[in-house]
Amino acid sequence: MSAKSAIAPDAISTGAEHISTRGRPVAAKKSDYGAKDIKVLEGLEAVQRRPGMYIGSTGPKGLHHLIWEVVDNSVDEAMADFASRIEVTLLEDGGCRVTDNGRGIPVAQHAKTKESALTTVLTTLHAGGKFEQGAYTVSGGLHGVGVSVVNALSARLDARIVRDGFEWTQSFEKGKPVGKVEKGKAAKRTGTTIAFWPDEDVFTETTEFSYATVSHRLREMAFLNAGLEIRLADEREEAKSETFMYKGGVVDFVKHLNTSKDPIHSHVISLSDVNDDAELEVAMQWTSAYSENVLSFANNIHTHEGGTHEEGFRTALTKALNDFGRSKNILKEKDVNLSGEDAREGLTVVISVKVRNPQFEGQTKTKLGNTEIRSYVLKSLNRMLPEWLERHSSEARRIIEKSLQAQKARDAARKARDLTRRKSLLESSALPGKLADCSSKDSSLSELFIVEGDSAAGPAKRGRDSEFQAILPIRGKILNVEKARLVKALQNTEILSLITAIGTGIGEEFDLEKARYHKVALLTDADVDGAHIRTLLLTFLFRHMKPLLEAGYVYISVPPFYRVKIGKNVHYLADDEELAAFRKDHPKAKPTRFKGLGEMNDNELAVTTMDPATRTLLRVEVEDAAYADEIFSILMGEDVASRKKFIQQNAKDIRFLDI
Ligand code: 0RA
Repeated sequence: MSAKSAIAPDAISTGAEHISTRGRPVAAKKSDYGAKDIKVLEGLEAVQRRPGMYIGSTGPKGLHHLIWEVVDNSVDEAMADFASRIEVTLLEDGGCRVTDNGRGIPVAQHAKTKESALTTVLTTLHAGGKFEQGAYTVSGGLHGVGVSVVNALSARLDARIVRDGFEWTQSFEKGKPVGKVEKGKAAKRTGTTIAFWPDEDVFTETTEFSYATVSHRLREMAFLNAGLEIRLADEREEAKSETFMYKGGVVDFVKHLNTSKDPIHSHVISLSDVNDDAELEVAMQWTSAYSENVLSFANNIHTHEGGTHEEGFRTALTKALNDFGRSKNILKEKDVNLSGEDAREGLTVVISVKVRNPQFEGQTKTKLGNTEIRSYVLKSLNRMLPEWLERHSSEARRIIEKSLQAQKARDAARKARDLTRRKSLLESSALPGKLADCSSKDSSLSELFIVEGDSAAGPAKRGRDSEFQAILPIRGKILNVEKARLVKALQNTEILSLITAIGTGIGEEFDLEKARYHKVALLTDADVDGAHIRTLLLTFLFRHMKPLLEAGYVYISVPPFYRVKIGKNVHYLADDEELAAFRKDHPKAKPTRFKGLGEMNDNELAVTTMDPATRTLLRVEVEDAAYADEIFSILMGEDVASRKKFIQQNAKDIRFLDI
């Protein structure tokens, strides 16, 4: 197994510190590509030279970007009301096929270029079918770079168009046409099919699509485009398929996100507005949870870093709740105003805007920058939110009461924190007694191992390189923060020592600059309890130190499952898969299974989990906070039924998780 399996199949994923290459060689066929085509291809060569510029990376993220790019074009066609159905198939031979029932990419010859529009669209940069003014106004960020980019980075691409009464096909290799557009048999209806096989010379890390990743994104797309039907089929090893279609759109999205939560009012609030330049949809519902889950999108792109649409929403929401609370005297004269955080405690909200000229900013280009959208969202919601609250006054009352409780708890937490601060508990000068710190003061080189159980802490302390490796033993199960407010968490000594050792503080006060280690590794037993403790630790980090995760400072240490002695040599094997592979070469191998970290001696523990040259350390990546929130609330929350269901559905991936 990989550490990935024990947490979440997708949202929180882990990337190996050492990346292995497993590209199979491709047999490149000669194409009859002539000099006359060279001019057109200059653009695509730029893509091939620097793929990262166009798709972000050539790792798994960039690989999946190819699918998003093709699907985006079909979704654009659907948003313009010409298509209603999209089918994505992960092909047995590693390719991906996307079909829609839109108008079909035009195939007629262009007057100037004398070439089929289809060829132009697929071989010219930034001609992603968006030459029709008005129809395709929505695209941005890395999205919308065009199908030609997918073509450039695919070993092969087959286009099949149905329009003008016929079927039309054209194939490409590494972006170059293999032949002209072929007119096929007569066909009714219209549509576009693009099948492509990612170039293994480009995607050297992997060319394998992840079903979970694709499924998650397509479901999201279906939620964001009410009524659009998206089907996903996997024809690879374990064939499976799903169809996503949500009549309720973002309202269904919120219901879905709240499946394993406990809503405090029955109606999902649904607000929408449209003007000439923009469109706004908001769906929201408060639950008894202590965390907020704010999800925002601009032109179907998840704006992880927020932006002006989120800002407008937050301002309007805080004002609406305070105004309503005051006017109904739920907020008494002596009460201070609700803060934004108080207002959003337990809130799940999806904010989706569609904007004519989106400006994406921020480190990952997922922050909406359009200033006019802030005032548009603010103005719309300043009108619609008070209206909703007035019309649903008993639900509104419950929401404000929940916010008031949040306010009280936050006050109490602040006092508790001040108290502990006075005792210097949370200050880096007073490190926890259990911490065996490293001697280096350079935090960028320092590593903290959070080790489960005292029996492993001893060997870890002796086996480490004390120059840059620190050990913090954690005893037993730490508090499940999913079921407790912060004030309670701060009474938990294990959590306190964690916070102090890491040094950044938590919540609003979190400061990444103060991190005392740039690697924080969770080292737990390779069994059910270990997986549970790891999930508890990750839940805490996710809820209260999310920027630490986002900065990529959090790692999972993967101790081996098996030890095999062959003569003088000792081999450590990570899991059953590795053991099976090992047995092929050594059929007589007699492995011993480690039951816990405590069974390893100092040297073994050092070699397998601590020594940078030999250990397996997986970085925890929060790819999608929305999905991670879902997973954490399912795994750590109250709803036993959905937890069971989740675990059954993902049994293979989370087999080491405590139920
Ligand atoms: C340009 C013009 C027209 C449609 C498209 C592009 C188009 C592109 C894609 C990409 C995937 N699916 C697509 N479906 C349509 C409109 C041509 C007309 O007026 O009929």
